[in-house]
Amino acid sequence: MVFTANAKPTNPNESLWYTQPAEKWLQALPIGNGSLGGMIFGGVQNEQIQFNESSLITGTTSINGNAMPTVGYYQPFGDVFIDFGNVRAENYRRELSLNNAIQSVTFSSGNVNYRREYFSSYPDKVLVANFSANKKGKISFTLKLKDAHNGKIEVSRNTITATGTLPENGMQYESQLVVINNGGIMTIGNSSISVSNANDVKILLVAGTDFSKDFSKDFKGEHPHALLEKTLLLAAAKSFSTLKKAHITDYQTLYNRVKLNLGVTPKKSTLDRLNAVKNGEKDPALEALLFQYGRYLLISSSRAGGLPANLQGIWNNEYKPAWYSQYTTNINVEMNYWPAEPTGLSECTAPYFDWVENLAKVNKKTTDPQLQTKRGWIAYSTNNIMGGPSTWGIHRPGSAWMSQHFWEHYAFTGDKDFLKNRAYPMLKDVSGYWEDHLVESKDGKLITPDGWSPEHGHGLVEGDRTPYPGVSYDQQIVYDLFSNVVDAATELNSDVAYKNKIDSMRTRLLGPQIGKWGQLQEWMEDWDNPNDHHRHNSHVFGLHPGRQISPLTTPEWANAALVSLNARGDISTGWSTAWKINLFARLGLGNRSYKMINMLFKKCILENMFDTHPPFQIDGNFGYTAGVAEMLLQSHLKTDKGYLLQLFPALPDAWAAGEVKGLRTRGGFVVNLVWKNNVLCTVSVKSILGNDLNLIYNGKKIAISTQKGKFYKFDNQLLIIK
Ligand code: FUC
Repeated sequence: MVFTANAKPTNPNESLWYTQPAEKWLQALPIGNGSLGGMIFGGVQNEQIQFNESSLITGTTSINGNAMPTVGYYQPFGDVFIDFGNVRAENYRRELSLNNAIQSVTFSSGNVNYRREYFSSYPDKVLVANFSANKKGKISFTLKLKDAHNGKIEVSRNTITATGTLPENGMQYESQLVVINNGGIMTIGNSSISVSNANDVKILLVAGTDFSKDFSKDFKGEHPHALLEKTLLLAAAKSFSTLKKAHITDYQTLYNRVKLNLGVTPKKSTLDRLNAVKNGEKDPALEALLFQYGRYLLISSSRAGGLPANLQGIWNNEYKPAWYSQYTTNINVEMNYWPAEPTGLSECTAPYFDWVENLAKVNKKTTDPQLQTKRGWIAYSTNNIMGGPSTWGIHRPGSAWMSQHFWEHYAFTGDKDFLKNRAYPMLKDVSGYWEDHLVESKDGKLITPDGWSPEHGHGLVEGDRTPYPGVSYDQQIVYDLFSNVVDAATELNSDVAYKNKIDSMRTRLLGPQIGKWGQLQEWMEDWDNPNDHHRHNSHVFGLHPGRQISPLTTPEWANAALVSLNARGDISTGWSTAWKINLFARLGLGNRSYKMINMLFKKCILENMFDTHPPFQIDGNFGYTAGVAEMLLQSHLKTDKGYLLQLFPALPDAWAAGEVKGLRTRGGFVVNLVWKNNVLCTVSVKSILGNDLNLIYNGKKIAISTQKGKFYKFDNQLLIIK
């Protein structure tokens, strides 16, 4: 296969593109509609589409006193294998356009130009492949649908169906594929469909299970057959271009909200660029691409009606993926949603909220003695789509951490209905648990009695969960929870007595302590070991994603947090490196954040730009995207007149010039920034909610009142430009 300069990507600035097909799964490129995901290999002679549907797991639920529930594993669903025969290709290119969420494979053979396109459509709920050429009668292949669990394969007319039941939990599943040829001849085999000499061919794939999000039905719904058949029929009646148009419109509604330009895109394939960066070359445009890739991956793995992005989003080809590829609550599932609000993907949080609410219901109803609480609810470290439970530890502050995003969703969107009906009830419920669970120390401080610091003990034993009182991680998460309860009640202008109670409990919580080597203590006792390089930075939760610690409001604690982070060291795993981008950004250390970005690219970014822990975990992708946003703009601090928008709190020297459009802040602002020579040129702000606008840049501060829907533009002295 030869790549020549003719094969230019359609949108080089926002594409991942390669001059070779994928040989391995981690070279294939992902598509997804929130639930139905595909990994496209892009082979010329043999194409493979490995696919997943987000509800296919081997686990069970713990409601109804099920004595032997299991988390189970997220499962591969199947593969579509397409044999195109002996085609020779020139000018080969495979490309994933982040701009329209379409993957394409293009090449020429003889004097014919071929084009294959792939996408997974949210509006039409189908995965679409379309094969075409610039001459008539040139599309020929044999296609097989392989079920990953030896389901029954049936071919009838132009449709292949695979049906089965998982032995572990009795989950029923089905996938259906239809081949629609324009011109040429179709032949049906026992387990295959062949097409010869067609002008173009459209292939549609659907997959589903009998899982239901309905808690009251114990998560068991109808057999998926009828719904899949209907979905396929509706989509089959539409032309490829109609399906494509609906897909692009839907996707771009979300994706186009944010643009980031950090520099010129080199005329090299993504793989060449990744290798160059691993060798120390600078490519800020690739950093912008990885930022947008995180947004693409969230849109593709988390949409309303579905399930939240799991540890691998929705993409998995293993029967026993690492950590079950489900939901880990001591950072991973929360990290998945860090980029959602600031980068304009608020709607993508919908399945997360549904899932957390279901988890709360399950854990309240279960007879599992470890999960019993008087008020509120708690969770295990690992949970599946039907709640839990896990073989690993109980994780008390997990419910409080998970509830943080309920507050954040309101803080960014100002959605009062959500606040009243979902966020506040969730926060207050979890708060009840901590009201009951906190104990008073001899000197009158409120402390959490029995926590551990993810995921090691002070003796540096990996996974040690010996309980101790007053663990900083717990203290800071409870502080965050109480703050969110107080802020939510204030916004709702109700529940004053409860608000005051929680507010006063918050002031009595044991706060962060500075230890003997100047560190922020991880434990109530000054036990920290300066040689502790653990990947979890649990004791600086209050710096990020919490808002208890900041150089602007609590400089001593912020300094101590830096001492702790320095001791932890910069070398870490995928998500941990991504977390540190955010942490250093909150400390205002742009060049340190940038160092973490470099380390992430060197160690953790795979050929298809998935982030590896190792192994592949998508949290690192999402944490990275959130971190870049955090470097450019922060809004977690409050003044007496509303949120403080910090412009360039952590701009690294390496991003000398650039432009970002559409970042969202708490308080409901949409912000565009233009900068040159590391200095702000202009900032324009759209006020969505009409709140007061507080800006701080380079030590200068302004506060103005705004009107709903109006734009405000400022120069680098924060003087208004009319
Ligand atoms: C936490 C981390 C591990 C891994 C797992 C999914 O337990 O400590 O490193 O990321 O989640």
